[in-house]
Amino acid sequence: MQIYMDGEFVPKEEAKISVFDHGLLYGDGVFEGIRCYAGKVFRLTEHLDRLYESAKTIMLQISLSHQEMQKAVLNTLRANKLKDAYIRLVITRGEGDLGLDPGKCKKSRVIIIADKIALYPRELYERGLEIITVPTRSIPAESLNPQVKSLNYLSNILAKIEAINEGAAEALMLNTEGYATECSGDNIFIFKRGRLLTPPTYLGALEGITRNIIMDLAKELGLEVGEGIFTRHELYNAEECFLTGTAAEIIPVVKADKRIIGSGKPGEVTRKLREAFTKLTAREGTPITS
Ligand code: PXG
Repeated sequence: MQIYMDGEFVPKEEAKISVFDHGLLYGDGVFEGIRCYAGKVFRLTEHLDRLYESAKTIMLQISLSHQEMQKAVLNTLRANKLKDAYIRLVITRGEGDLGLDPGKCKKSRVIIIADKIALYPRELYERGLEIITVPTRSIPAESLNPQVKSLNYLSNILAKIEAINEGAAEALMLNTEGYATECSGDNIFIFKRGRLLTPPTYLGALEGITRNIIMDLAKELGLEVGEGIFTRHELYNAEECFLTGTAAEIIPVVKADKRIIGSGKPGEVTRKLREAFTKLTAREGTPITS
């Protein structure tokens, strides 16, 4: 495996960074997760836009232009001879010293990893997933805006630990008022009486690229879809529920806090949306060869 590190390809075993990198010392940096399907990178521009927006907010200067970054992503896929892959871009603040001041870090680092990812076992896509709500709440937007995909994922990791400790595969986080926000690495949707809902991002959720695609696909399928605030009660009494994310894609949820959702089997709307999403990923994308 060849890792892209600041313009060079380095074998995985040699891809190392300084212990003084603020990405390691403070989680100071940003990242993106992108998928490549059959030689075409899905929604590359949207992912790169989000990466540069995250960097701008935390005042991190990325050494590559948007176009250079796009080339670097495609080159990384080529260097690893991957056609179906998960691409992880990591931008760290770079090497500094002990102490928070990012001004001490002279140059940010660009790391691109292209690999495979399986967030959940295959059979869960057929059977459906069990989720639980966890004690760890989403970070309020006024503390750290959820649109910043920062290297600091500790609250999401705590949420994941809490779910796994209870035997559930995924954690649903609530905001401090008790409204559903998102899962540890995916957005959530519920469906009831012809309406598809996902929490508004201002409650404390990432504006997922898959989330937005699903909203568009739902409209194309003639469904009523929108952002909406909901509590655990609406989740328990939904007809269908599913999660979305680049890594997770679309995965049905059949149980939440031990309450069976709908029929207890993945629903028809979820199935249709998964199908439409798969077709879209086969149709669209930036070719590796471009
Ligand atoms: N919420 C959070 C907190 C995320 O991190 C999503 C939702 C889904 O967004 P997209 O744009 O992918 O539809 C994410 C996505 C990883 C990894 O290890 C990355 C994410 C989730 C899980 C794992 O690269 N990010």
